[in-house]
Amino acid sequence: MKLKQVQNFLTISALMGLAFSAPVMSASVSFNFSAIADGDSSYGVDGREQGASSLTFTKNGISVTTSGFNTNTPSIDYFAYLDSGNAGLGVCQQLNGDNDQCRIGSDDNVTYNESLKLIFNEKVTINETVFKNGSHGTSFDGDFQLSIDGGPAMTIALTNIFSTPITGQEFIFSNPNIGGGSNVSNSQQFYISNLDVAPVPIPAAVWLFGSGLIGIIRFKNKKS
Ligand SMILES: [Ca+2]
Ligand SMILES: [Ca+2]
Repeated sequence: MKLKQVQNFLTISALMGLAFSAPVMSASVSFNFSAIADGDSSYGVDGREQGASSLTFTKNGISVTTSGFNTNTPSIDYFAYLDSGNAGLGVCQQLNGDNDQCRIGSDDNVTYNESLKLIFNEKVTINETVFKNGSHGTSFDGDFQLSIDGGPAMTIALTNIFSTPITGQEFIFSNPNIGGGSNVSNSQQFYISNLDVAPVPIPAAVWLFGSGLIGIIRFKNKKS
């Protein structure tokens, strides 16, 4: 082979090698908030009932930071809350004082006008979202609202297991069920009990394009 043919052969071989080795997948993760509230400390958060400005859970290289806010007035921050007793992740509005909703032994799900924000450290697909209702049960009425990456809120019927895959990096789950004012029924309130999360692979085409560019740069360097 002539020199140019050798170079082309090497470039094509390198591209094929990269194409077949990509994409690199990290493992899927179940973020089991119910188990964490009940004592599982394997996600980098103390396994217990608690409220905080934000709670960051990490497993297999995937992290999610959770926090809360007032849906109608987003500048008002609330707190993420882990409720024990086979419940999960909710929102509480007050961390101190006589009306402290975040005290141990409290019950603080996502109720009307509360939003729960989840920000992942990378783009993910949530393949399944498991909800528990306000009394830690599985029957629901009403809806939840979901906004992905700052997009408009979609209104979706509340259900125990929501198995429509959703892809993004920031997810906001809100409760729009005004019910009877302050008397929103337990079946119209929710905790997020579990999330099955998979990383979104970088498409092979991006790897090919990137490695192709590297090949062109190398080829030009060799010529000059
Ligand atoms: Ca509780
Ligand atoms: Ca609440």
